[in-house]
Amino acid sequence: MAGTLTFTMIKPDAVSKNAIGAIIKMINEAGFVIKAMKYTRLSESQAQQFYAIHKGKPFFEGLVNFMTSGPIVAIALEKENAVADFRKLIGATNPEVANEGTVRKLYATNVQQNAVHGSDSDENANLETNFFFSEVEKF
Ligand code: IDP
Ligand code: MG
Repeated sequence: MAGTLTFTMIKPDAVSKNAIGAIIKMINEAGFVIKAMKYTRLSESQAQQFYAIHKGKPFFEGLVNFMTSGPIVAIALEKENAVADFRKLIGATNPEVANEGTVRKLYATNVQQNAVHGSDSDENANLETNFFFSEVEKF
């Protein structure tokens, strides 16, 4: 059975566009409940660790530079079928091909500065949530 937890970040581009409120509204209206939330800024080593799976890819260094360029909002979310439903809500990695009405279609700048992160599996949803939040910070 699919899990009920996913993890997202509102990325620096969307924060700098003052889109935090609009994006959280979309997330809530899609039925996700906030379990934990933090406004913070990633250090270089945190960004490298969070995106370690992409190390060696041509976009890795640019991604780390972008993700450390300003504050982010880290959010753990709960809903039935959380991972797949959230990825549907945010749309494709590249906003040029993202469906109309998705978060990335509405708020992303380009394939790198694409407004939000979304976990790709139940396992990574757990790892990513635990990367940012301790047990007592989840409600
Ligand atoms: P996802 O965020 O849709 O899961 P991933 O393939 O996991 O996409 O890539 C992680 C992040 O790396 C993307 O959200 C985006 O910010 C960045 N990225 C992915 N592919 C490219 C690319 O081709 N050029 C620049 N940045 C990219
Ligand atoms: Mg991914």
